[in-house]
Amino acid sequence: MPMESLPYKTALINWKRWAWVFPFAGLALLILFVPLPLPFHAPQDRLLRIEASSFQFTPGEIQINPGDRVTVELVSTDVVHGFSLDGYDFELKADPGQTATGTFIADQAGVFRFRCSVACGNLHPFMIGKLQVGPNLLFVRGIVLGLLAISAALISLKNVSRGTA
Ligand SMILES: [Cu+2]
Repeated sequence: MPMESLPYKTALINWKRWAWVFPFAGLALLILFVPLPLPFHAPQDRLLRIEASSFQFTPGEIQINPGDRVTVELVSTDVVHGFSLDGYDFELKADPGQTATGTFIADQAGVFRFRCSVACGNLHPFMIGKLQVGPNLLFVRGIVLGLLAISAALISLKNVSRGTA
């Protein structure tokens, strides 16, 4: 056997040893980027009563479904506060002790911040809440990716114990 063929053979063995990684990498990319079908929910009328006080919204995290008709009741418990929803053209302003009401259709899925839009004090810039329209896909993708990583680690360990890695 000519000596030149040895490095080539070694490379081939290396390639085979790591071949299982490629389907895993492909799967991981798929999990990250495949557009998941949104589960269908019949649009609902939602009434969200949100208390604004220096310097927070209560509740600060809200989940609704795409297509919902959302009525926000913004209640200010102390000074004048605003409610401005990123990604949507929706804004409210509530006077002290008063309630401001407005309605919008949740026609964009995703995660949107809502912020106070009235300078209400020194921590005003941190008066931020989170509105999630639709399911938490990042969370689902994260879990599946975690399971994939665990099985890849197990395969890798198995290869090590067999002395092939
Ligand atoms: Cu404010």
